[in-house]
Amino acid sequence: MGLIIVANRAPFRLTPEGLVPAVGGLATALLPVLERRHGVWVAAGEWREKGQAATPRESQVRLEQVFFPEKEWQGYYGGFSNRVLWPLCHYFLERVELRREFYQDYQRANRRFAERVAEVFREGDTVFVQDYHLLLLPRLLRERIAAKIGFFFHIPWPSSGVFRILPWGRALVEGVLGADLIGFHTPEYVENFLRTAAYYGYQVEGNRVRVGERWVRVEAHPLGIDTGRFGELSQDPHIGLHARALKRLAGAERLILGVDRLDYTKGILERLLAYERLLQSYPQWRGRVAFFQIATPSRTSVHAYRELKRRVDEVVGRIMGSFLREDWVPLRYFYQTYTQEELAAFYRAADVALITPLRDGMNLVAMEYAYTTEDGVLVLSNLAGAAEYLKEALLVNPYDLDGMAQALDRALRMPEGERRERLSALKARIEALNVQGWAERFLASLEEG
Ligand code: GDG
Repeated sequence: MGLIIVANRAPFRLTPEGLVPAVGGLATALLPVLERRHGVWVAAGEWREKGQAATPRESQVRLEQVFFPEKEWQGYYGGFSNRVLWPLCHYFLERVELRREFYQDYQRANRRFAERVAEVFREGDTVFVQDYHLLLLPRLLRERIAAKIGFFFHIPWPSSGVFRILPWGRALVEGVLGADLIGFHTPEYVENFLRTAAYYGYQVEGNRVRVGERWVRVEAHPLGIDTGRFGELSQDPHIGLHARALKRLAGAERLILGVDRLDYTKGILERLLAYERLLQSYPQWRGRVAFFQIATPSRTSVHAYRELKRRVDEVVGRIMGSFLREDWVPLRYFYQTYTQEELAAFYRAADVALITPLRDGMNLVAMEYAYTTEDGVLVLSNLAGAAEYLKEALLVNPYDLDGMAQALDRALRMPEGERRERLSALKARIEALNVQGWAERFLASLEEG
């Protein structure tokens, strides 16, 4: 049976040789399944040239692009997706910009996706829709085609009290309930969604929502990482050499690492302040610890992201101004994108990973670090979906600077026995969440249900 995946972004990147599969995240999770089923990926258009340039190489997958007029794209993507839904679902309510024209563009864009999927659809195909950009799509598809429809939401579904802030909340819930199966990372988001549906008057029984004659199932399907790949990276001798070079560059007994897209939900500012607090409150670490923060450029066309970059630059400068010595660089801030191999070298060099988003649907970096490091310590925000599964991490409240400084001190001093014990438990949990099984499990539930 055929499979159509619909997501805002395509799982490819453009190289001089043409489009090649991207590494990480959704591409790793979904491309193998799609290849086995000779499927189609429908995404917003990034590559205008028709023909060769937009045909993926080294892949059996067909790419269908949906193009938008510039204004509609801005309203749908930069507007409703990233200035309404993204901040709302991560509880940044003061950042939500409730503008009617954003919603109108979001409706138009979702309709455009629906038209394209309907063209591509063949009888018997399953359609699997991804994420917050496409909440209206399941219902629009149901009106057009007789397909099994799955939907996965990669970010937190907020409490119903927060969701209700959206003047279009009812229509969005109606839209997503066009699916047969709706998936989230954690039981908490499932619970929040069911309460939201109940608020809008739907009958809810167990984990099912009644829509007319249909029952829509809502399930937790936690996404993990490619453990095979990260297992290899953790053993690769070249990466080992690079890791040692990074450790030398750090020039300190202990290295702390942060890795994120530069996004206000990731808690980068608070994390820098917590590190500053560590150096103030535990002066014994001055000269003995270094902090590397990698921030990957993201959504640079959205004002809030440029503003965040300015503030991070400022705080980095201030910490350097207060603590830098001739023989010690307390902090290095890398605003750039790395290859996965380079990233793995950072993971292997770091004694502690400080992953402290203020909210996060799951957070795969936490899993990548714990799976790749040999004997490091994971300090993880209790507001990331991953905290639900990675119980052996040191869990912290990412808003509590003193608490984070204290946890850092503990992580830096943690005896080897405890480190290894926690890490082997974490690795076993991550193994069980392996991404390879994720799509199969979701699709099996969708197609059998
Ligand atoms: C969303 C949700 C949910 C980062 N910098 C580089 C790089 N990365 C890779 C990491 C990791 C991925 O990007 C980031 O994934 P996260 O899960 O941490 O966060 P989001 O991007 O916000 O993802 C999140 C996820 O969707 C999946 O459902 O977990 O909660 O917000 O894989 O390694 N990769 C490379 N170079 C970089 O510089 N190669």
